[in-house]
Amino acid sequence: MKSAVTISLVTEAAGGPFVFWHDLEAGMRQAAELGFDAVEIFAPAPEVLNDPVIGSLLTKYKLRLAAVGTGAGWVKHKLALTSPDAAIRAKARDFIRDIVNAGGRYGAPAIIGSMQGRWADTIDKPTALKLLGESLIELGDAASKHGVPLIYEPLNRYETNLITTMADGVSYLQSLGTSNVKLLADLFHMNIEEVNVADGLRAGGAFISHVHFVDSNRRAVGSGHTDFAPIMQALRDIGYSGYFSAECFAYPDSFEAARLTIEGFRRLTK
Ligand code: LER
Ligand code: MN
Repeated sequence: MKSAVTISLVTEAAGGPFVFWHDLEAGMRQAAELGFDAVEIFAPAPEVLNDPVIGSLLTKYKLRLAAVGTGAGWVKHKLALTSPDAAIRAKARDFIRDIVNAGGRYGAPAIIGSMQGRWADTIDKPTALKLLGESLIELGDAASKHGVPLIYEPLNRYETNLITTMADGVSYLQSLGTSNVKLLADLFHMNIEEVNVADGLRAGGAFISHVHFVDSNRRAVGSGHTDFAPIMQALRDIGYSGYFSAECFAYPDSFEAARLTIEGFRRLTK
């Protein structure tokens, strides 16, 4: 089991659920000091990830790149893979493909969360799921060229109305017939949507390839009311060996959120 911590470089996302903010090197330095294995970067544009400074800093601080987020396409440009507008969908795919390729060179998969969008009056649910599926297949194929999966993240009902549980995520990915798209289990979303988080993880099973490691209130692990023992047991039972990536608020501040997370990670994985 491997630890990771999020770094957001997206100004518009300020106040969102990320641990380190705005300063890539400061985030990596603190991640390394605390003993994290990796960082997960939420970048404003693919170009930022293509900057060779990313590789230099990963080497300098002996960190891996766990994953790269794509949500800036939504936050900054209102792009979504299920937009009723074909031109916007095409731009969304281009934005994500560039991030898939940028992360891929470091062996890091890209995450599709808010870029999935939602169904609405202008686009019905079956159509939205069909459009999303076509993009997931195409982007999963792009990711396979780097030997990494594409990671699809079910979100809670306030952020999407497409897929909100692990079981539905598995059925959906199976219906697409692609083998390179996996699921992200975000314990915050699961706390809202699953009947039981541990059972949800078991339902996700081998499809789960990334975990957003966070407590019930989206603060660092140990700061809310999540019972982590059955969750860790479920992850062991399904043979999960990926990252536990801290996607939580910088509460009470970034360093403390990171410190609480790595302590929780060590306590729960020993
Ligand atoms: C992204 O990983 C996520 O969990 C979303 O809720 C971000 O808003
Ligand atoms: Mn998440």
